[in-house]
Amino acid sequence: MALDDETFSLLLDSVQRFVRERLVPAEDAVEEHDEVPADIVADMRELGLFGLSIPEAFGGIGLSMAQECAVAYTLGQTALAFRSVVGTNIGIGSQGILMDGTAAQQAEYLPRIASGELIVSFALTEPDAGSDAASIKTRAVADGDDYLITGSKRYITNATRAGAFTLMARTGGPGAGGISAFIVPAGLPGLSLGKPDRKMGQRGTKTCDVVLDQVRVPASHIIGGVPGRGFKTAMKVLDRGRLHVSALACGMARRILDESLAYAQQRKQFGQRIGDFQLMQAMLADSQAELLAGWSMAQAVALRYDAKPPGAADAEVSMQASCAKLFSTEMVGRVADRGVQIHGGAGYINDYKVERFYRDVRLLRLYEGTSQIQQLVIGKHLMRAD
Ligand code: COS
Repeated sequence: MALDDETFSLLLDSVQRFVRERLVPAEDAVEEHDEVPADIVADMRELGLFGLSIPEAFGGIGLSMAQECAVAYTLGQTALAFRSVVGTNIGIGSQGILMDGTAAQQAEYLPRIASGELIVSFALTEPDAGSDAASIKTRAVADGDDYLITGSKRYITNATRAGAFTLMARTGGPGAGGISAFIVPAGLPGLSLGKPDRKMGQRGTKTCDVVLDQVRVPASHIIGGVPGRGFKTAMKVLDRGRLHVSALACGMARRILDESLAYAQQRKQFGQRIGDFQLMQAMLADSQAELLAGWSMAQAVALRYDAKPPGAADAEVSMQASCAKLFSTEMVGRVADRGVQIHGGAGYINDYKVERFYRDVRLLRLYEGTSQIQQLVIGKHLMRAD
């Protein structure tokens, strides 16, 4: 699956223009009001951003992973709250249905996810199950042709906007094999949302708990129709998500470097531009080199991702997606730190973009698997190899 080069290049141009002309000027308002304005969300629908990764047969744009990463890199060059609005529809919310869903599930949900009419969230994490995803406690108990789901999910991105959740619950015994992935429509009796999380950064993104008390869901809502496969679905979804996040992190690094460079070119001390000092140039150079390394890795891994059969698990590609996420999200942390340093005292003041981006990028090292989880995936893979 991929869009032809010419059409893709037109799409990328429009997204770049949208970021420059619509999103960057709205960054201050998002920071101030902790909300992405509705007219911008409407424009995102119009541009097709919700359906980037959904095949054309379901009304989406049908980008390859390499193309999706190029768009993520572009969307990463503005406040991360904008990408978050479309992020779950492009990635972790929709991909389980796309990879492992039945034909009926795909036909019912994917067109509305692609158009942005339906926002879909991914509900895996729980109060007592974060990195140890196989230990989730949310239970789905069979009751005739239905399941009754009870438990709580934590830090669920876009839960307040969601019309449905891809939700992992335990239908069987302990461990990964006892987990099933369900499509749970929002608004069912027994499903409620916690209060909004007050986060360190990424203002405008929406996360909260999702609490389920005997929520009745038909058995036909198990993704793929077969219980016990949910953990593998979740892991495959996360492999892909990690690659997307690595491209996003590189986009943010590009923006922070641009902000830092602009500041270094205009700020004068000791009678000259601070960027003319070699100690400043050293910081700029390190950021540029690391950004190039991260972005080159994300692109290379995305091409390998595209070369495997769609939806199939591939341990080598999973390991490489973890490498890309580990490197790029740590890299953008260093770039943001240097960005603040280059700005001096101004970098600690909220009027300057680097102050916000410094806080915003901290999350990239945590969600869709912490850096330590990426190291674990890579390390385990290396130790398994002959
Ligand atoms: N693709 C397909 N299948 C996978 C897979 C992948 N990427 N990773 C693991 N699996 C399979 C394994 O092959 C294994 O299957 P079998 O039982 O048939 O052999 C099963 O899933 C269990 O795998 P494993 O034993 O490796 O599971 P662990 O409990 O050790 O957990 C980690 C593995 C730690 C990698 C996993 O729990 C994880 O990614 N945690 C982080 C969760 C996360 O990213 N949360 C973010 C929240 S969403 S924003």
